[in-house]
Amino acid sequence: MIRKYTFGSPIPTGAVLQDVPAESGSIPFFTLDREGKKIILSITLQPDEVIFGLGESVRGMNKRGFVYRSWNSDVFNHTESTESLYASHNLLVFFSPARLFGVYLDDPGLVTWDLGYTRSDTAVITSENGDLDLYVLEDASLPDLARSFRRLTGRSYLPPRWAFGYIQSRWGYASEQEIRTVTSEHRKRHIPLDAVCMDIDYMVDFRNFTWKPDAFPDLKGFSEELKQDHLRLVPIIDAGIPVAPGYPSYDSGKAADIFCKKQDGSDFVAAVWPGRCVFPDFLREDARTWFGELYRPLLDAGIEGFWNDMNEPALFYSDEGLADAFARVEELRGEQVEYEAMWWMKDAFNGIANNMDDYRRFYHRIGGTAVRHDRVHNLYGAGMTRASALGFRRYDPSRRFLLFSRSSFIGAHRDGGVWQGDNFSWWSHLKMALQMLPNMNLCGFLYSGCDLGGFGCNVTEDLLERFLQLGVFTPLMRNHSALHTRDQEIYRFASWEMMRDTVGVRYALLPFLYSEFMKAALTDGMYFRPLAFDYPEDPRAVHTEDQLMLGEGCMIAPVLEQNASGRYVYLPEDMLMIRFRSPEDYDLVPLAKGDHRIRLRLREFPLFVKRDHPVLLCPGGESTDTLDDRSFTALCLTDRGAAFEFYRDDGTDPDPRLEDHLIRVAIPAAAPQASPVPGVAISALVL
Ligand code: MIG
Repeated sequence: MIRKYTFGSPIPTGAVLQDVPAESGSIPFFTLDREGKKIILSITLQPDEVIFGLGESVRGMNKRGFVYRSWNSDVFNHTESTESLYASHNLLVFFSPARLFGVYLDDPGLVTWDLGYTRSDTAVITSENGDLDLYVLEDASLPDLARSFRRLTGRSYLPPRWAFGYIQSRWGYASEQEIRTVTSEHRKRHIPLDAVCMDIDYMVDFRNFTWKPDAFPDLKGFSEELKQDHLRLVPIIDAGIPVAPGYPSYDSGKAADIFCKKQDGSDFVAAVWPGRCVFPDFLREDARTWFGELYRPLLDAGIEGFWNDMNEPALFYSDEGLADAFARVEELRGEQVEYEAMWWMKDAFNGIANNMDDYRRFYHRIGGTAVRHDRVHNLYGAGMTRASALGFRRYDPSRRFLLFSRSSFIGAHRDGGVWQGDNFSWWSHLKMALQMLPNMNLCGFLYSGCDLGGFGCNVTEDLLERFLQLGVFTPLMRNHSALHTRDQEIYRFASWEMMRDTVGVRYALLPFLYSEFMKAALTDGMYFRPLAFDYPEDPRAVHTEDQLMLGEGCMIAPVLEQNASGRYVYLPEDMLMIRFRSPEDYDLVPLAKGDHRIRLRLREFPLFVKRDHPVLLCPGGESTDTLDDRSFTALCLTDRGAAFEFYRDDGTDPDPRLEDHLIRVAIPAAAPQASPVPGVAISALVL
């Protein structure tokens, strides 16, 4: 059951597709308070209540015990104290033996989620705007609730199948030659690879939709050359457009008058990579249409995938902000500066980027009226995603394009994937990535992943390997690192063969993982889930924070600590462990429900599978284009045989029907003589 309550005059966000009539009367579960315009919802928590949700945010899968803020932020250097990341996913699900319900705030402004922080037994949700639609969802189970929410907000984005391949990226690749070195080092060593990202250095002066003529003299030819080798280029696009008369994207946007405005009607200007920029008003349909068209030259050059960055929007500084900071500092010139004044002066400049004053300086035009940016801040990235997705659809409605964005809002899950932003080469960020994934899935963002190896700081060999072992299972599997950090491509390391084998396992599993992903996406389900979704009555499972359910029958439990020789894993039921070392080299170990200490040397990582659920391994390969997705080895813990539905399509159809692509597979029972492991059926399948 879904109930809707409207407060004030909400600004349409496009997040919700289903038309739910608004109710009046009291809101179930919550106490409502108002403080000026603010809407404050409070609830007393049950002792064992678990709170899932908030998609991309720091800390545990269970969000209880901290305060979070929905305020899309460019937060290089985030830690577990960071209250806002790049996205606002305003859904919470409360789960305890006493009750199960969800609450969604369709509100594009600042929302604070005090989830047992101020008082450990109370959750308080505060909408700063006070104009919002509030939805309360009730269902019989966690998966049902997730499904209802997806029905409310629409089907998840479908990436092309090649987007499940391994992607190499690094801030700094600046020419054809450099990219050729990356691809040839992979191909030469048989490290599987499907795509290379182009970061901002491919552009002329960081101007969107341009590329350096010397470094990329024939982008179309280059992209064709790579495609011959089953490789694709994925360029970055930033949100800001430089103020540069004569630069076509600026001129056409200026002519159409679609940039965000200050109160006096002039364009709002703030500096980002290209220098002083204006910002398309992505909340306007004409602006989205205009922006979507700008991708055309890159699409014409054969590009089939993009990543959209800096769309919180990130602002380095504005002239106004700069003037304020100078004024603060000027005040102290000639004074005897004591330490307090010195900190104050430092803060004047430290706080200049992504400053709230700047977010209050500009306006969007929504339905003919000017709306100040801070009221709708969290919609900006989603608008950019929508603009791009619509542009691609107009360009070629017959196929899927890869798109992942840094900033997002619920609703954008229909148009693209997301990556988790600027993580660090930290073990704690490996765990954080794992913990974010199921909540992002709950909010609809199925196609996602983190920067494998970590973006900031210097990675170590073992950390990269452990990141890759998580990445084997994340839909987006991209190694990405920042300028001036240690080289992070697999081939830079002495143990590259170990990492090659790990990526090899991804490719052996790829048709199976793709099948699990597509079944989840097309049934409004989740690819990654907290264990509570499958084992709601098992308190151990409900509170497990470092293992995830994957697809219909699998569970992952990666090693998350340095120098570990293994880890403890909790099995909520009997499962088969496949301990991988390479696509061909793995152990099959049936394990009973309960706790296990699993040996996992650096080159080893496990996949667990429920009884009567198979895992399908294909012969592997070096690119998704050349993968044989017909011949499989099925591995299944089963005494009586099992039935399974395998999904396969052409990987490009933008609107596939589930029923048209399901292949029903019968897994025979384990023949005692034929299998080296009692109870495990190993069967060759041709599908
Ligand atoms: O201010 O384009 O999160 O992935 O490499 C930094 C350069 C801008 C931030 C992105 C990161 C990307 C980087 N960008």
